[in-house]
Amino acid sequence: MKKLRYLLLTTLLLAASTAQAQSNILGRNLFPEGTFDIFGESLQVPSGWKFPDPNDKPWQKGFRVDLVKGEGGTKELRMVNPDFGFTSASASIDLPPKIDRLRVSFRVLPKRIELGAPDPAGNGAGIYLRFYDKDGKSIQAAWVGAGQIKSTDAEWQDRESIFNVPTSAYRIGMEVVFRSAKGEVRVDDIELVPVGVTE
Ligand SMILES: [Ca+2]
Repeated sequence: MKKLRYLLLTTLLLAASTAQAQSNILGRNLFPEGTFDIFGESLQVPSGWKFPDPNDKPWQKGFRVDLVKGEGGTKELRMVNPDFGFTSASASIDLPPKIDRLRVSFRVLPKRIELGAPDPAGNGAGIYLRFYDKDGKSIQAAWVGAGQIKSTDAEWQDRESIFNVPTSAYRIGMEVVFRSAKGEVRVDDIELVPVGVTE
């Protein structure tokens, strides 16, 4: 009887701590690297991010992805397309278990943007998300577009979207892209925040 009570108590405690762990995850940003600020003053590519090698084609032609210090005093991701084309930077993180829904948000600043031909994959700036299973296989992809941003909208804009997380998702990849457009965009404060957990 004593043993049973002990078992029951242990089970209850375990359930409570699991629920606690899940609720702790809710609302917490899983991707602090998305501010580009956690590595001090350096403008080097922060760990966790992959930027294209500026010595590779077509990056030699003036296409550029780097970090700059913005007017707000914090670092921002800068993407420059001197002609209609494509620039991107990527990062990925492991997902804590039991996340059911995820909010992805970021800020974007368009500068002198001209949009090219409509692209079914999304025009202008945005973020591709890809969920991967334990074996690294892509199981779902989604696009958070920043909309038809144009040169006249020279102010920071907020974008956010909420996604269901596939149950087999183990890792999430993010690719910030600027495509079918000419000009420059700045991106900052990318956040991944769990807004739902499975029971
Ligand atoms: Ca920043």
